[in-house]
Amino acid sequence: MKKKFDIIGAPFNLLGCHPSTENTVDGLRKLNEQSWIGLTDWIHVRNTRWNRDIQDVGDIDASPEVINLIEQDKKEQALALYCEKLQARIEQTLESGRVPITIGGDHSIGLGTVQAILTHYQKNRNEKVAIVWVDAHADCNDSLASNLHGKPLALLMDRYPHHDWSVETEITLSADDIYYVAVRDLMLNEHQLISSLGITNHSMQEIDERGFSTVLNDLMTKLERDYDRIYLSFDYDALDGATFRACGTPNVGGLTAREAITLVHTLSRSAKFVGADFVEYLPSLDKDGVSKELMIKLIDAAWGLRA
Ligand SMILES: [Mn+2]
Repeated sequence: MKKKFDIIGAPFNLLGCHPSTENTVDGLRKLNEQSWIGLTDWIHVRNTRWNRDIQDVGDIDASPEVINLIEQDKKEQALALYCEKLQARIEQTLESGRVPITIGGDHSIGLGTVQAILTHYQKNRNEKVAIVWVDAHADCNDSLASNLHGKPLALLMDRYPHHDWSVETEITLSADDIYYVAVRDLMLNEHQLISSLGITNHSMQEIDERGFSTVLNDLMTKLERDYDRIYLSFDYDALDGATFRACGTPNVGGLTAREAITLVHTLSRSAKFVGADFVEYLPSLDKDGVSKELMIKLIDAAWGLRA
């Protein structure tokens, strides 16, 4: 049976390097002078010509309370409150048997997407979930310095010893269940945390030395053997920043467009694939629309298709 998908907008961009109230999901949905395709049109093409069931269920917006907390510099609380709403919407999708594809937003929303998945599968069903984290950065900064979009994995693992942060045991993400791909720009404390916890990182160096398809094959073999479910969190800056610069923190030397599409397509074709989020893409920085075309192809690949 073909999977059915919900597109959930999470245009929450207040905790990254470029805090903004721009609706980054609308930037993907709509046509503009730079792009020949918009996500809304592409969903229509897939539903009508390819007999798919993909619904754009709209956005989870930041409430005035969330904005208020950010203004008071209570950022962790603001994020937790926003993610509560996002998580509830994603769980609703999961309970109806559909697959959630969430579009950010900065990567701080990964707190909500991953906690929804861990609640539904790890806590409620006692299943083993792998989180594939595709990113230039490790996003596990456990210090107070810098922005929260660089800390979702520290928050998820309950390794953020500040401001009374704590996570319920049943939905705490285990370091053993994180699979980094393309991570290359580490802070020293992140490097130490990754080494001490032994988190798997299929780095660009490994991809260069062993070849992309070998690394991807090894990853899939491991995930299919050891896990019940696979979830993908894809940060736009995993892509090669020499070409793809429509984000706050582009980083040269990342994945090519083809590697990224193949990666998403391969993960999504697994029977164990239960959803994805795509974050950090900023349409306002996408001058020629190339990144928008790629983002739509990546989302299409998450539906198991390839244009
Ligand atoms: Mn990230």
